[in-house]
Amino acid sequence: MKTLSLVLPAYNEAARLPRTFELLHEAKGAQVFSGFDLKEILIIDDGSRDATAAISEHSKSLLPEIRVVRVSPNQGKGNAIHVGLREAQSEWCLIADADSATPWNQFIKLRDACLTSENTLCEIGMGSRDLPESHRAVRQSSLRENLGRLFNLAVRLVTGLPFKDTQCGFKLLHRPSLVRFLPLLRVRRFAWDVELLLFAVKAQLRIREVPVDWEHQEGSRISPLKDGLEMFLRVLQMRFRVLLTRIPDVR
Ligand SMILES: Nc1nc2c(ncn2[C@@H]2O[C@H](COP(=O)(O)OP(=O)(O)O)[C@@H](O)[C@H]2O)c(=O)[nH]1
Ligand SMILES: [Mg+2]
Repeated sequence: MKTLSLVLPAYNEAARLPRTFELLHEAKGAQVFSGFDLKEILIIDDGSRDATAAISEHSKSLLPEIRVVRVSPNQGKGNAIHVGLREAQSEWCLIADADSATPWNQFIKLRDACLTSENTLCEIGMGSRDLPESHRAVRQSSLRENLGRLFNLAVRLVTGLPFKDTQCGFKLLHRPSLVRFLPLLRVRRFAWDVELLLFAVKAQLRIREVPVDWEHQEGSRISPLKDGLEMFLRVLQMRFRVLLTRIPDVR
């Protein structure tokens, strides 16, 4: 059976994690991860100042797969994902947000996009909130939503990546296919997805953008204007860096 690690970056998420753990427990009961051996739920606590780690440890009674990895001081969501991908023990990693904005049953869509029972169809399945069949059950403010679309338009123009939504926090990744370029990833904050996708394209991995359901959750850690501008500058920088970087052949 294929193995699966969940990677949940969590920064000051003590208030939002308990609901997420309940929903994950339900999803396991509903066989959402069937066909996979769910080996671990990695909580990457990146210098939180609240009870994120304690609540996660405590929730092992509900979800014995939980393992808390602490990073200090805070270095950003991208760094937390890189740590999670290095720590993970499984062949497949599902990256998801600590607020369950994408319902767990959407995993089935990523699974079906990435693999049949025998074959790997693609190495990266990326959830998308901006395809015709995507469904936003609870919407963000229109400012957030439009800045998100503007960012994605800028990504398409600057990088040539064809995707409608690079920033959805729900992605299924085939870990062995990433190890060649994992040490080359540098973007520690919010544009980490774009960098990973640029390297994945350069490494000729197969990527599918998959429409998912999404429910905006209050308490976002992202400031659309300030972080959006930083993200855009990062995209410009990384475009050239990735072009100039050679990915080593040896695995
Ligand atoms: N480990 C870690 N996680 C972070 C950091 N910033 C954001 N996250 C996590 O990234 C996920 C998405 O953040 P959220 O604030 O919900 O963003 P939004 O819904 O996309 O606006 C959540 O699980 C956050 O806890 C960080 O600096 N470190
Ligand atoms: Mg969120």
